[in-house]
Amino acid sequence: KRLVAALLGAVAALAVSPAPEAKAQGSCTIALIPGLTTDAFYITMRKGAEMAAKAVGCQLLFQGGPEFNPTVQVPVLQAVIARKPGAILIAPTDKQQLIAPLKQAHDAGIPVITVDTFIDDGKYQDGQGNGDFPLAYIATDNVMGGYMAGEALAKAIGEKGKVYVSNVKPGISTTDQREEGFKLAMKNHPGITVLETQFNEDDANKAAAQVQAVYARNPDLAGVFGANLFSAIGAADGVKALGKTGQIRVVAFDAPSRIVGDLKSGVIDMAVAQHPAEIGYYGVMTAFAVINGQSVPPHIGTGSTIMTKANIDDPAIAKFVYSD
Ligand code: T6T
Repeated sequence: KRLVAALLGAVAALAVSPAPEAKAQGSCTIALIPGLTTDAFYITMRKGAEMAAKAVGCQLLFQGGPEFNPTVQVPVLQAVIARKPGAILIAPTDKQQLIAPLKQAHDAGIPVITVDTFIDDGKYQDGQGNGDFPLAYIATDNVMGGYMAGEALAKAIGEKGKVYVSNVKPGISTTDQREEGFKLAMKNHPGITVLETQFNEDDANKAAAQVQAVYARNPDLAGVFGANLFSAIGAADGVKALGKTGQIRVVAFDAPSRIVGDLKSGVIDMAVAQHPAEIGYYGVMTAFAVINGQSVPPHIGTGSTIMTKANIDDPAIAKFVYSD
């Protein structure tokens, strides 16, 4: 009888003492601050992050601004710091302007990890530079992606004619590196002239109007590289509005759902689809490792997938189209 009572007592004790996962949950909040909230790229990143957070029993705090702009992002960051999360994952919207605000998080004891974009030179924990303190940078190889886009455009235009880069604004690590990779590829193609880059402030309408303006000055315009989602869809819309599909070729970074139609209709020749869900997933896993006292690699390179008219119907390729 006494044994039964003791056993029952033990069972009762088990039932009331919190399970270890429950304890982790309370103390484990990981913040994810995207470049902006209404971009299919970051919406998809959030999905991967949510999946990882669920797997490890942490809470994901997704908070961002409506524009890809440091003056909008910094107050969001400050509000997140005030909530004292276990770690901050952030896509900094400027290489320099986010260094000091992120240092505040670091100084408050909150580990900082950057996803998609980096601050400073992107080489963290090497003892060099003001922006050396983030523990890790998780992203696509943007120089390589830009290079591949350049090679694809050169081929599409038959190695000759004028091209330009439609880009967001200077100072963003990702889009700066894509332009760098693109121009590196263009060195292999002496028959191609690279015109001045057009900056669109992440506004697709502006990017579309710029195609028309550049074409008006250069009727031999042969191609455009849209260096991110809004630059690319703007470039495609500009070419369509001019009625020059097939004559002005477009290569793109990013894969919003409309990329499928744009590839099939031939207005875009190829797109470098990033793997944003993978970035979000590994971002949360890295943050979880840090919160639990583990060391982490300072750089994690995630994948990308080349999409063309020829492969977009393959489910293994199409699964990388972003979520809306
Ligand atoms: O291309 C992505 C992202 O990688 C870049 O840093 C900013 O623009 C996007 O979010 C697409 O709009």
